[in-house]
Amino acid sequence: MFGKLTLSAIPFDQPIVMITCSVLIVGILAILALITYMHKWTWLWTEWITTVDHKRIGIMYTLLATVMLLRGFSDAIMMRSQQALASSNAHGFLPPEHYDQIFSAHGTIMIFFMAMPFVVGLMNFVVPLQIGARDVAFPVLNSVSFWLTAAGALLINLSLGIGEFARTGWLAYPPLSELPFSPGVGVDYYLWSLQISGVGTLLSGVNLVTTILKMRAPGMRLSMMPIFTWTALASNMLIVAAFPILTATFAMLLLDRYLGMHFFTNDGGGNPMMYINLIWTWGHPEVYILILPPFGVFSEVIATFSRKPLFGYRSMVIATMVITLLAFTTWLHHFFTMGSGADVNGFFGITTMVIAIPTGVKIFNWLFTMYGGRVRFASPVLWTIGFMVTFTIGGMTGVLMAVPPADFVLHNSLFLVAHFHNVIIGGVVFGCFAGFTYWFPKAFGFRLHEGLGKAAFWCWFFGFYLAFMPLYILGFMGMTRRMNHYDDPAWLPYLLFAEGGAVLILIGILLQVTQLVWSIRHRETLRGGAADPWDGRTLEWSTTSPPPAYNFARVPKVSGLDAYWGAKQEVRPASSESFEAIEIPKNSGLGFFMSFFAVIGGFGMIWHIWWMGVLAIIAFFALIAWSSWDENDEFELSAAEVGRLERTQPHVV
Ligand code: HEM
Ligand SMILES: [Cu+2]
Repeated sequence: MFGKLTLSAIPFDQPIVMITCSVLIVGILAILALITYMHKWTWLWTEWITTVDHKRIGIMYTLLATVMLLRGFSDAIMMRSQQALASSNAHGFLPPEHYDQIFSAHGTIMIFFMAMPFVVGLMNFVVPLQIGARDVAFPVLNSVSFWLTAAGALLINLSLGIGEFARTGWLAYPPLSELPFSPGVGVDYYLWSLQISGVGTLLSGVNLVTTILKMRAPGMRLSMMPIFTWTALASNMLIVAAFPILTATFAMLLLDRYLGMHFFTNDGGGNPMMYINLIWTWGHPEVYILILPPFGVFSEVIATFSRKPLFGYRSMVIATMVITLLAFTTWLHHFFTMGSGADVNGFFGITTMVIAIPTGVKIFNWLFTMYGGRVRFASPVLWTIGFMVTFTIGGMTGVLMAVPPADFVLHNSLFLVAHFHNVIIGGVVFGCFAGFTYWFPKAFGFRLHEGLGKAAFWCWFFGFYLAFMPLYILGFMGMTRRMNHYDDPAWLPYLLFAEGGAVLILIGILLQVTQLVWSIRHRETLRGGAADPWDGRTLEWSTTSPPPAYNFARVPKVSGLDAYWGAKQEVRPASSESFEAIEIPKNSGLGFFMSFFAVIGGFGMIWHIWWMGVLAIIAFFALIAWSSWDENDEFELSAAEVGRLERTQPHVV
């Protein structure tokens, strides 16, 4: 009846897990009680859960990402503490089988449920506003995408309290992830949650590509799109091209595990290296899916705060597109040690290094934009400069490892761990925070507290260097990654420094939480000029903060780059145009219910509760079929109503 699920699946014997779970359950119950007490259920349902408004969906993605950042960071600090405590005769507080789950969960959650939702959330919120559109191309699909991502996140977090998580690392390489070597439910949690959220990501990619290609305001040619929109286009094209590979690869591993097939097994004709090739043909483009939109954020921030048009717009676009193409030519640098021979390794080493060229072009463009500008050092600019310094270092250590003989030494060592955190924290995370601070006033109508934001930046910045520079050295000293215990006492001091860095980052995170709470409580004092607080250049700043459901009462007409900046320079007679009626998509519960069945279905399949899995999957598809008959999905806001709404600006949530 309940498949493999018994009471013993709950780890009563692990105090850390039990305490965490109890705190979480109490927290969730408290939130639910609060919502009930404040009579907010209807509000939650109509304004958020069933919304198809791209801005709200973007905000929910970002919220999901920040919650997952806390989860992923808790894992990180546990690992850092374990390694600081587990030298020579000491064994720390985490047994090996638990430690292995932690690094796997940390990597998986940080990439798929922190970085991805953050980036997708920013794109969702900003892109339609930047191109002067009223929403994305397929608003209901957008809600479905979000809810599938949330379903994956819920499922992966269930593994904390019910059963276990994979011990296979964040990419679940076979043969370790095959049934004989990982008989538990951990790998199944991994596979089902990533399958579900991966489909969501793919759909959102299709949606945003269509939006950018088809829904731009009249007059906005491709060559007039803001750089963030360009990088979003590139990133979403990569999603559309790469995510089906991930889905297919995981599907094959699922077939191996559930039906005894032999795609990736060692025997029976399978080939584990096939998995590793496939997963990295998704995986390398994935790093560009993550980093390109932050490049766009930095471009917007630099131009706005230097009060100059971006230097080299055209070369920026070309560099972005070159990176997009090259993204698919480098995957083999993740396994030079596979033994494909000097020629193949040499080829992939060179393609990898070539990517440094368009990236370098971008760095110089940013520098030249700042050069001669009157730069205001607001917190988004601090994140940007912090990025330029840090990312360049990370890029260089990447080029170093692209030399195959060097990689033979550094492969699987902490040098690699330092490298990818160097680019991912210094690039993606800093970019997300820059974008978050920059567009927060657009989303909510008030700014974030600057002082706290700057303090948080400095903690993250120095914390990063303290936490990860020692790992480069440890890599050279021969310390491999994923170690629960080590015997060489010479490593300990470096790991203590790294622990200190993680604590500094923790302080940064706490400052960010404080900043958010403080700013919400004092929002009235932070409202000044929130429609356009930074003297922006692009269209999102031309509407109110927060924008109305339809974004723009009158669709903007565009005739050049930096559309809003241009418009601000002209003195125009007060507009006497009248308003037009606007079609608005209706709320839809489809995404939420699909997500509900996805969680039940995934859970059933993970635990081999076949009736539950199969029924939920049937319900899932029946729901899609049923809702595709629904033609009545829009309502009209009459011209008079639009006029009334516009006169009662600003809109405040
Ligand atoms: C915020 C501070 C962070 C700290 C202190 C931290 C720390 C760590 C540590 C200690 C490991 C294990 C290293 C080892 O193998 O010995 C690790 C692995 C990893 N981290 Fe982080 N991390 C942080 C942020 C991030 C972020 C933001 C991401 C991605 C967006 C990320 C992605 C990963 C991945 C993919 C792995 C590899 C997991 C595996 O071995 O399968 N980390 N991190
Ligand atoms: Cu790569």
